[in-house]
Amino acid sequence: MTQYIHRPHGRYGATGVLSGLHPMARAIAAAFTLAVPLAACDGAPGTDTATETRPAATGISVERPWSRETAAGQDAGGGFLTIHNAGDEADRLTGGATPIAGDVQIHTVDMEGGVMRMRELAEGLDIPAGETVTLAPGGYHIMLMGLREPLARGAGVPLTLEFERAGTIAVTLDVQPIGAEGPAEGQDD
Ligand SMILES: [Cu+2]
Repeated sequence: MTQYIHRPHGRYGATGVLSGLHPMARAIAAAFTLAVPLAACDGAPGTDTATETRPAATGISVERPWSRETAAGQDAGGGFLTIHNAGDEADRLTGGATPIAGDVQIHTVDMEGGVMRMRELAEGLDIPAGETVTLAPGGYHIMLMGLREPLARGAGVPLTLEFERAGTIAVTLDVQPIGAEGPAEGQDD
């Protein structure tokens, strides 16, 4: 004899507030620390290189692009990096593209009633003239939506960033372990 058990409505929500967030939000919330120490940028700002396709003299440069490995079945992953605008006009990060995800979005993180929630910046992210904007866990980040495969530790994820003025800039996200708070420094491991 088969017995059907009906769980009462109202009990399904008991798994916790975080269950309503998408996987990256849970990952960020789980690993969040307010003070994310990121070393000051040490690259040469504003220098144009032959290896990047972008208009000359826009002043935009991108450093320390990294990501975190994702679990099997996780459908979104984060992208973190530092953007310098050495030019004298504001620019705007408007989006991007990668072969390993269906969509690339720019997100911010808000506190809502004590809970961290991610929100898409549909208008993009302003990069003021002369300033540096850091995308890092717990704050602005790039969201790779609809991952076609998990992000594997040690892999390099090709990502093309789109800027309103500077055009496209190609970077490679260096995939770090799940709990990482920053990219590998190279000399230490
Ligand atoms: Cu996000």
